[in-house]
Amino acid sequence: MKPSHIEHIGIAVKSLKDAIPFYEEVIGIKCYAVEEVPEQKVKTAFFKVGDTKIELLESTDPEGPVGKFIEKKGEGVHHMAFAVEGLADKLLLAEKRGIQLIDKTPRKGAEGLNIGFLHPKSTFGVLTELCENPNK
Ligand code: CMX
Repeated sequence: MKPSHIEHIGIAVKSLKDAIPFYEEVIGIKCYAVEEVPEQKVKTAFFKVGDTKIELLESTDPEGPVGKFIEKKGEGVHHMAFAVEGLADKLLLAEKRGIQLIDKTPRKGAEGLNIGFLHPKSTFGVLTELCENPNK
């Protein structure tokens, strides 16, 4: 895969409004964007730490992926995303290695990135996302 860096860490929270002050006031990083991603049934808040972002995820639908996650496991780390180049090929490569893909081809995610998810059952329990910046 040769990722260049960890693009972001996704953290499921019940409420962005309640969670944002922890990151701003205690950790000391500024929320620079809040974006709703209707296809993923989430509202997101972004912070930067070096090249890596923290993505807080609040569910907009109890049946969405984050709504179901919080119901089952509670708040906490939801996924880890790697920045890669040539996303479509990287997904094919993972599938050839026997990894179960959630997305067989890239789709649009937050911040205009192309994304693809690998199933946590074949990635040692961590929902894994691959991201490609189409403007690079
Ligand atoms: N991390 C680790 N395990 C997870 C998980 C996660 N984030 N989400 C679900 N699971 C586990 C569940 O605990 C469950 O395990 P058991 O069978 O051992 O109980 C299993 O996966 C199935 O869980 P489920 O609640 O029945 O959920 P689904 O199978 O319907 O969906 C998944 C699971 C991963 C396929 C789905 O959440 C998905 O497609 N995720 C990718 C999209 C996404 O998460 N979008 C939100 C973020 C968007 C963004 O970053 O912008």
